[in-house]
Amino acid sequence: MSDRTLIVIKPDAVKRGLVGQILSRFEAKGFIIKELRMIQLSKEKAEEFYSVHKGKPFFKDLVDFITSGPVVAAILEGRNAIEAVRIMIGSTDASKAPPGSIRGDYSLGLTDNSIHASDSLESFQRETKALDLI
Ligand code: FUP
Repeated sequence: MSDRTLIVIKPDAVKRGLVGQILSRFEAKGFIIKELRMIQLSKEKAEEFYSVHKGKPFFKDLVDFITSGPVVAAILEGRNAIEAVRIMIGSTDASKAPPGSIRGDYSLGLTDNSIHASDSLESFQRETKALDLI
C-alpha cells in the first residue's frame, strides 16, 4: 500500500470553516502534509477528477457540487496512508458514518459529505493529476 494519499476537503466543509479542524485530525494521527492547496475547480477539471462516475445518475450533481466553491486539497504522507485515511473519513453516506469519523462528525450528506480521499493507488495517481498536484 502507498504511504501517500490525497484528501479533498469539499465546498460544504470549506464554507463552514472546518478546514483547520479537519487538517488537524490528520496531523494528530501522525500524517505529514506534503502538499496543501486551495483550488476552485473548473467543470472540466471536476469531470476529470470524477471520471470514474461518468454516466452515473448523480454525476451532474456531483460536478455541480464540487465546483460550487473552493476545495482544499492535500497530499498526506504516513504509514498505510490510503487505507488509514479511508477509515478516518467514514462511509460515503455521511448519515451512516460513525461518530468519530470525519463524515460522521461533520456531515449528514451523501453528495455534500465534507471530504474525499483516494481509495486506491490508481485513484490517487489519477486524482492528483486531475488537480495538477503532481
Ligand atoms: P467515496 O469514495 O466514499 O467518496 O464514494 P464514491 O467514490 O462511491 O462516490 C463519490 C462521490 O459521489 C461521493 F462523495 C458522494 C457521491 N455520490 C452521490 O452523490 N450519490 C450516490 O449515489 C453515490 C455517491
